[in-house]
Amino acid sequence: MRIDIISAQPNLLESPFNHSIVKRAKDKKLVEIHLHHLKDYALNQYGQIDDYQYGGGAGMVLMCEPIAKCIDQLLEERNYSDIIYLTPDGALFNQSMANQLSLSENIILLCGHYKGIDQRIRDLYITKEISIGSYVLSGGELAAAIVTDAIVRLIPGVLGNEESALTDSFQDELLAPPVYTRPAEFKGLKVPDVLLSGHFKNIEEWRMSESERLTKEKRPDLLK
Ligand code: 6GU
Repeated sequence: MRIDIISAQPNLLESPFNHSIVKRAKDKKLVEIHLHHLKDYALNQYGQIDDYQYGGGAGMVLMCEPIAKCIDQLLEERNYSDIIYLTPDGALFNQSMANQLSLSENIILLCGHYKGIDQRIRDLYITKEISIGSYVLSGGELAAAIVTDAIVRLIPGVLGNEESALTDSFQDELLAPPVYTRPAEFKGLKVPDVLLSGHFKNIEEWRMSESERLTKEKRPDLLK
């Protein structure tokens, strides 16, 4: 899979992809992540990529030309199954969207900044709009990092068996059960007996009932 990320602040995106599971996925050549700096596609020698909005009002808007130039160049090189704009007014990102996107060959993530991007880029190029929650971030970069992480860990071969995504929270619309490691007792709190019993069927049943209990308690909205 190849992910191209277009941004006015690509330095915000360097660290998240150079550690842990995403780094390992890149090292194993299971994903390529390419960052594109909008300034490299600027209109003029001053590096202009944004301008005042028509009609007046506070905040700059990312201009059409630099974004279009960058996307057109990528489209000349390969096909993309989606060109995704990260924006607070997009569809709320969830695990099922991550599952779907992890099956893509190539995707483009476009990060908004300031007041956003010229509407015509959305009309002409964007195939999906994603938000990561009901709050406003300064730009789409942190959202792009989150979406990328959620997708990359689902690519077959990225996680080992022992960390399989199949047991994650949300993978079956339920929250994950509690987990414990050594010691068996900490500050008077004991690990539930069933986990020490070695009885796999009972352990599975306990985990399922804990998942259901926690989901009912914390996220009843997941139990349609
Ligand atoms: Cl994708 N972008 C911005 N700027 N703010 C957000 C968001 C995205 N998702 C939630 N808030």
